[in-house]
Formats: sequence, structure tokens, C-alpha cells
Amino acid sequence: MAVNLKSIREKVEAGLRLSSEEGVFLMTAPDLLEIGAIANIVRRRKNGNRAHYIVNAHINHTNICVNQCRFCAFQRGADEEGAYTMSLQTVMEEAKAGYAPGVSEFHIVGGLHPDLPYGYYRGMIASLHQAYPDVHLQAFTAVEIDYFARIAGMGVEETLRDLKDAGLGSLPGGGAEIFDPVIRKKICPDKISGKRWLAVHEAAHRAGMRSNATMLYGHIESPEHRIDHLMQLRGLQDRTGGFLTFIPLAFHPVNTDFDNRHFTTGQLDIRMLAVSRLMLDNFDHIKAFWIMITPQISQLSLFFGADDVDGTVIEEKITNAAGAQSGKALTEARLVGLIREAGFEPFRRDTLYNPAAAPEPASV
Ligand code: V47
Repeated sequence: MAVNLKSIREKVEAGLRLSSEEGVFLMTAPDLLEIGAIANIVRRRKNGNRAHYIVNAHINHTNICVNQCRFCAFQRGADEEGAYTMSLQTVMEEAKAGYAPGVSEFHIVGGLHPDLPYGYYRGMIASLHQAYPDVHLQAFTAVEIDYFARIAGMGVEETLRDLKDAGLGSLPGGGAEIFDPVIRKKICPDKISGKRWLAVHEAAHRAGMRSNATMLYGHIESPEHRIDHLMQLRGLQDRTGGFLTFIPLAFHPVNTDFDNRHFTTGQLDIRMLAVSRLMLDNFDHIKAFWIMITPQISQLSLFFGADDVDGTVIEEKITNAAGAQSGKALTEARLVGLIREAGFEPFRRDTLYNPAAAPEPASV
């Protein structure tokens, strides 16, 4: 049967799964408003009128990395100007600076440092967990976990269980980039394969932890590569149900090897979210990370399948190094205002999408 938007709408209304052929069609079909309207059916079915956000803070403990991903403006070699590594004491000071009553998550991602021992990472999690027992620690991409396992001489699942014992709550979705091996080799030749990334997440799910998934788009990949990536995520989610949310990450070219390319367009950012909503029928949430696509596009994407705008974020470094224009933090009032103005119900969530209580107002 010929693929068209009418047949896709009928399938989605009937709760049927879309094929990869239909996914590729959606990546290029001109009628973005109809694609958004179909994605909105799924969005409403799964999340009603809710738009989620979280009060969180990011900690990037080092930018020194043995990998040299060609899309990354954050990475430095150990002796390069601008390289930094936080001592555990500095990590605790950063956490203190980012913490305020109501912060429910620390989001922690860093480079693959050539010399730090495994004890540094375990110590970081244990110290943060001890100092902030109510704050969920979402830390270390699958790429970092794979690296820690190698430096610790342990298996991946053993490493994950050990970090979980220390207080790790869940894994962020970074490092997925694009799974296709040919494109992956061109943009991040040193990085673990897509298959390995999926295996680490599968191990995390088996160890009883949830995780996020991402995809870096808008560089040299094709619509087919994007859909292949989504299909592989959908396959793992069928097996484990461990993914919390999917976040498409819009490529930022400044200070990267691909600095001759343009920023992504609003059209592509919104389409990527809508198509993700439609293809990932077994994911509960699709996140429009405002740092990557601006608060303005994040707000509009709520009508196109997204149900989450991420959070207050204080203070993101990776996208900012690559030319993000959105700033490094948003206040909760601004996030709530964006959601309300669009006619959605702001839902302050914790990492696991449970309601997160607002702090008691300070008495005067
Ligand atoms: O893996 C690196 C991406 C990721 C660039 O799990 C870039 O909730 C755009 O994964 N342009 C790290 N993107 C950040 C990340 C993340 C962010 C927010 C929320 C969550 C979550 C995860 O950032 C990397 C890479 O894919 N990245 N360089 C760049 N130039």
C-alpha cells in the first residue's frame, strides 16, 4: 500500500506501529502541520495536557577526554588551554552552588579522563548522595560507564551495580549520537559503537536503573540514519521498558570540525520531535531540550508531540561551547510561564516523572 499521511493518521488513530518506511516518509513529507497534528494524538493519549519540567542542575566535572569527537566543542586534551578537572571538593562546591530547595536532580556528564581512577567517580557519587540524599543523581553516559568498567577492570553490569550501591539513580542519554557505523566513524571515530551503547543501557536496565536516550541530528546524517537510530531504540525498549524519555539533540557547529555547517532549522527541530513521538510508540516521554533548540521552539514543540522541556539546568557547558544562543539556565517561573502561555498544564516532575513537590515558600 502506498505510504501517505492519511494512511499514517489511520494507523496512529488505531494504535498501530509505524514502519521504518513510514518514518523516512515522515522525515521528508512537506505537510509539517499534519505531521504535528498526528504526533499530538499520541502526545495527548500518553500525557494529556501535561507539560513536564524539572528543577535540576548540571555538573560537568572535566572536559579532558581521550576521545576526539569531531562534533564536540567541549573536549580538550590534557595539556590544552582551557582544560579543566574538578577535584572532588570542587564538585561538592559546584553542587552546593547549583543546589537550592526544590532541586531534585543533579545531571552529571564529563569527558573520558586519561588518569582519574575509578574511585574518583564512585567517590563523587557517594559524596553527593551522602550530602544530598533526596536529590536524584543522573550521571555518566553509557560511553563513560564503558570506560569506567575498563579502568576498574570490572564488567559493565558490575560497575553499574557498584555505582548504584554508591547512590547512582539513572543514566543520562548522551553518547548515542548516530548508531549507523559509517556515519559514526566519520563523526566520532574513537567512541564505542552504537551496539555497545545499547548494550550498556540494556545492562543498566537489567541492574534496575532507568535511563534516557538521545540522538544527535543535523550534521552529516540522512533521514534514513535517523529512522534507523529510532528503530534500534524502539527495539531495546520493547525488550526492557527501561528508557524514560527520548531527547533529540540538535547539532551546534561552532568550534567543531563541522563549523562550515549551519545550525539546524526550526522546521527540522520540530519535525524531529514529532517524528520521534510517532516512531517511539513505546516511550512515554519526548523531551524538547530548550538549551539545544531555544525556549521558543521548545514551547511550540509542545503542540507537535513533545511533553517535556527539561529543566532549569544551571549551568550547561557542552552545547554552550558549540555556540548555543539559548543561555545556560532558565528560572522555574520562566519555564512555567512558557508552558502556561501555550495552554498546557505545567507538571513539575522528578527524574522518574513522579510529581516533585515545590519547596515551602520562605517565611518572611
Ligand atoms: O553525547 C556534544 C551532545 C551530549 C554537541 O539525558 C552536542 O536528559 C549538539 O546527552 N551540538 C551530552 N550536541 C548531553 C546529553 C544530554 C543533554 C541534556 C539532557 C540529557 C538527558 C542528555 O551532547 C553528547 C552529544 O550527543 N553534543 N557536542 C554539539 N556540538
